[in-house]
Amino acid sequence: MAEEKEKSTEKAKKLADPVKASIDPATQQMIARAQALGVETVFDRAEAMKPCNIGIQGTCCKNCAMGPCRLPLSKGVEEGKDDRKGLCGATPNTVAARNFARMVAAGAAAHSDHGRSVAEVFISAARKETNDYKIKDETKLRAVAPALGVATTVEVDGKMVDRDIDEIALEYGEKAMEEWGKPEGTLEYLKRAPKPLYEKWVKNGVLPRNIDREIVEIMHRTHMGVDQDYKNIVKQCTRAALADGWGGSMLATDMQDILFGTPSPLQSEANIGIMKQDHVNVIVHGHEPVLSEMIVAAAQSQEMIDYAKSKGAKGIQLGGICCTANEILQRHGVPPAGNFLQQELVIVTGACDAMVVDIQCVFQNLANVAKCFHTKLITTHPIARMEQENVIHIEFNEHHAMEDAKRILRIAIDNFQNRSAEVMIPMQKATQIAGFGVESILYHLGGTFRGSYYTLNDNIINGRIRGGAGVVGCNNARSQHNNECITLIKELIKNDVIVLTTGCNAIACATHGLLTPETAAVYCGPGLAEVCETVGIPPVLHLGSCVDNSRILLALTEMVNAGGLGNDICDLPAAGSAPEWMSEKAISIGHYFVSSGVYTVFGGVLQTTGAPVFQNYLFKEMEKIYGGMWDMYTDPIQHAHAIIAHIDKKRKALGIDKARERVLMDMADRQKLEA
Ligand code: BF8
Repeated sequence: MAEEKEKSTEKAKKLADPVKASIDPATQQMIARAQALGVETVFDRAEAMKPCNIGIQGTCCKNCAMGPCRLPLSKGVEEGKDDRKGLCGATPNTVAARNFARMVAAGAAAHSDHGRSVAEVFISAARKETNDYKIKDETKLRAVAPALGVATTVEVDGKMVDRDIDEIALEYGEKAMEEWGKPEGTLEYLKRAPKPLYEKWVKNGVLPRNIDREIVEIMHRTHMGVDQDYKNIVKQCTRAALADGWGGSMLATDMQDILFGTPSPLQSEANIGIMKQDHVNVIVHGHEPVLSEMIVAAAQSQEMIDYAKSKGAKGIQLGGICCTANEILQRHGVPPAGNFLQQELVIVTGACDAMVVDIQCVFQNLANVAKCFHTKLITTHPIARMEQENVIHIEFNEHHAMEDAKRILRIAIDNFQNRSAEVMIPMQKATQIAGFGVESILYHLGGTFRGSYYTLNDNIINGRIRGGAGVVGCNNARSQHNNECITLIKELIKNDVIVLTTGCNAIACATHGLLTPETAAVYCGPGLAEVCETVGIPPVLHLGSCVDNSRILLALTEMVNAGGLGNDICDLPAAGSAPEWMSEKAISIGHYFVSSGVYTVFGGVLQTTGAPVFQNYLFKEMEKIYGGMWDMYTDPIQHAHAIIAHIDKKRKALGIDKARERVLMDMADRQKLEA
């Protein structure tokens, strides 16, 4: 008995091996430090607790109180006899499809509810109810307003002249807000998609009616005893996911650009090493730039800098985690201190004077880690609070945004002198170029002369660039931190595939030095290296946060419109990928990419394997409907080669496969000459 107890304590104490846990030396160092101090992190918890073998297959149903009903794969199923069913008779297909649909609903809700908050602030700014937010990018507002049916010109004395910008802003904001709950019609932004794709959506009856309704309908259909046809459930997944990608997320991106400025390329740094021992370190974490924009402005104010100096600090160092990091990076150059799995570790430095969180991807364990140091953990959003007593809640309000931001900063500054543990900030930080977007790619790769993506297309047609991949998403403690992302992307760029990235994957790329133009000569194949060197861009372009995946949809649309690569997104030599995905948002993103015609590969495990027929529908049958389909590879090299094979298949269908052979021959000839 005593022996057993001892064994179980030993088991509970099993710690992660820092080197196996991450490929980043700064992360390894902080995991080791946490362990030395007895501070538990996600890496140790992942050692102590393994995933449920039934849940991971997607076939555990807990939608009513007769269950949970567990329908794992068994030997009989493998032999072709599948008689698994829940108490109500629900088949594995129904159970897995319902679980999948609820992930889409949660993901679409998270992105879209974020978009709604931005719309509220946008309307306040347009009505001039707040002094803290203004319409910053009038050009972008004028460019996107027509997509919501808002006129940008008006007739005066028989002549068309520019309409007043405040009028446009208010009408745009109000029309945007209607997209969440309008009683009739379908989402306006869907018409921004290539026409053949839009027609496919019409033909299949999947145009989202409004954003909220499609999410609610998933919850209804997946209630006990409602939709029991996996194909019909997937159809509703498509509506809700499109309402995210071409609705809530796209509106959020546009309104954020209009309010805070459309990103353009800038230089910054990344990783925990951006924190400074002699500065007040404030880490902002979450997803909404509405608050973090104010914190950036407040931190740059002389008043706050002087206050920090009065407390013995040399200044204020801001840093970000997760997508808030990406938002303030791309518009202000504020460096990310880390991605999803590094959130606890910035506190472990002992130098984090305050961590300010808003919504999504925030570990509840931050409060426990903060308790071991002097760090003030501040929640700011009414829908995202924490039960632990050491957490301070300061509810942020757009009507007194700057005041709130200064109050938060004062708490951080006052805390500078309370550092209790020895400060240990890893040295590692990398330089990065970030801040790309649909508009800046146009500028860099299209040129103002042509005003289109034709130069990019041209380089794909002539074979220098093999194709493009959107590699996005999270980290997942079930795989080595950053390894899948970086291994996959290095393999893609080595094979001349240009990469667009967002989210925590983008922070991984920055951390490992893939976001500089110089990277091209080191890691790229000859064709992509030549293009990157000529135009001075990195081979991996950072497009922002996860709602900014909508930028990838629009970049693909621009490529279709520029010509020469088919008529629809599914014709392009392009693919999507989320190598270390973990969140429900990633499932919604994956599904809107697939439903927009993109071959989309996820790393790790998709929770569909317990229902092979349903999985086959996602992985094969969906291609016949929308031109895109899901796929899954655990090994990042196989994952990369699945994408490359898809790109080559599309090149062949377009009749441009020979061009690449010529490019390769040119290289060989050149090498022979050099020899
Ligand atoms: O929305 S990539 S871990 S932070 S979910 Fe979360 Fe995943 Fe990071 Fe941004 Ni996106």
